[in-house]
Amino acid sequence: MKKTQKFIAMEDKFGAHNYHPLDLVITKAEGIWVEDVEGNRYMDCLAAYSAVNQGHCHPRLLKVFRRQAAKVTLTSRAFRNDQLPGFYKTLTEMTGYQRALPMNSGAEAVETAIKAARKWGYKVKGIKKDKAEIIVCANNFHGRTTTIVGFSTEDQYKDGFGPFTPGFTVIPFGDTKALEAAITPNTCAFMVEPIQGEAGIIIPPKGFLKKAADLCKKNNVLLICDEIQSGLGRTGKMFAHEWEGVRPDGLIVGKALSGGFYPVSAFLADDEVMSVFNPGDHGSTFGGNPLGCAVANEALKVIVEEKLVENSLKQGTYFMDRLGKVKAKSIKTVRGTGLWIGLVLDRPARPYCEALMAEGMLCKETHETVIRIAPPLTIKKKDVDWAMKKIEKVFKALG
Ligand code: IF1
Repeated sequence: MKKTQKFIAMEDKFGAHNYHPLDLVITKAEGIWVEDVEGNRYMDCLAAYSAVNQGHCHPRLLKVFRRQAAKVTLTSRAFRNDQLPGFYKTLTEMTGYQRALPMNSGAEAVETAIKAARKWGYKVKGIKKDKAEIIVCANNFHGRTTTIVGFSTEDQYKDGFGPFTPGFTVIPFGDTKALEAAITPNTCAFMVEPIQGEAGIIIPPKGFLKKAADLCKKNNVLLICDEIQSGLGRTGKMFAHEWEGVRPDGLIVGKALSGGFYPVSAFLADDEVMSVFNPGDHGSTFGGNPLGCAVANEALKVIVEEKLVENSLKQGTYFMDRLGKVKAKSIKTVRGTGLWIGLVLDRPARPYCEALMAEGMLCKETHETVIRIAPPLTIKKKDVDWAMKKIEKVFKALG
C-alpha cells in the first residue's frame, strides 16, 4: 500500500476536499478492467458514471484520438474545423434532431438547454420579459453550476452557494397531476431525467414521461430530457425516453458521447428551438473542438457498430435476474433497466462497496443505501458471472 498512501497523502495535502473517493489509485484501464498503482485489477462497475460505456481506452477511440491530437486539437469557434461537421451529421442522424450545439461538460449542456428554453419562451411562445418558468423534478441531478444547484432539492448541493437563479418550479418526480398543476402560461419547459441517476436509479411510474409529453404538447411547453447519464445505451435503449415512446423537444447528452476521452456534451433540438441562438448568444472556447468532435464521432459509431445497446439490455437483464436471486437480509430490492442497476439495501451501502473492492469489484454507493452497478456496456456474460461470484461472497459475509 506504500505507493497508494503516498498518492493519497499528496492529493489530500494539495487538493480541494470536495470528494471522498474509495482509496484506490488507478493507473491504467482497458475495457471493463482497471488497475491500481499496486498492480491490483478490478472490474469497473461504475464506468465513470456512465462516461465509459464503450469501455476504457477503446482501441478505435484511442486511434482516432491519437491521430487527431497530432493534427489539430483546438481552433476555437472563431474559425471552422474539419471535424465538427461530421460530428454534427452523425449525432443528428443518430438522434433524429435537426441541429446540435456542442459544449464540454454535462452541466454546460444543461445550461445551454435552459438558455434555449427560455429564449424560445420569449421569442416563440411570447412570454413576457424575465417571466419564463422551467419545471423540474425533486431529487433531480443536472450538474453543479450555481443556476443548476439552485433548483436542486439536495441541501448539501446548495448550502452556502446562494443566492440562486429564479424561475424554476419543483414537482415530485413521476407526478403528472403535479406537473399539470405547475404549468402556467409562463412555463417554457419541463426538464427531466427519464430515469433519475443520482437519486438512486429511480424509474418513474409507467406512462409518466408519455403523459408529461402530452401535457407539454397541449400547453405549448418544451419537454427537455437530460439523458447525460441515461442515454447512449445505458438503459438498454439508445435513449431512455424510447422506453416510453416519446420524442422530447430538446435532448441533452454528454458523458459517453466521447467514451471517456474528452469532455464532450451537446444540446439537441429542431429548428424551432435551436434557431433562437444567434452568433454571439452562446458558446465556449472548447465546445466543438476538433479533438473532441473526432473522438465523439467515433464513440457514437462504436455504440452502434458494436451493438452496445443490445448488449446492455441482454447482460443487464441477466445481471438483474441473478441479483434478484441473492439471498441476504440486507437487500430490500433490486431495480434498474439495462446495465443500470441499483441494489437497494436496508443499511449503509459503503461497507459493501468496500468489501466488493477488496474482492476486485468497483461499485459506488448512492444515497447511502443503494449500491449502483453500471459497468461498461461491453461487459460479457462470463464477466457478469464473475461479478456475481464476488457479490454472493460479500453478501454471505456481511449479510
Ligand atoms: C460528480 C452524480 C452520477 C448527470 C445528469 C447532468 C450531469 C450529470 C443526469 C452533469 C452528472 C455526475 C457528476 C459527477 C457524479 C455523477 C453522478 F452522482 F453526481 F449524480 F452519475 F450519478 N445530468 N453526473 O448525472 O454532468 O457536468 O458532471 O459532466 O462527481 O459530480 P457533468
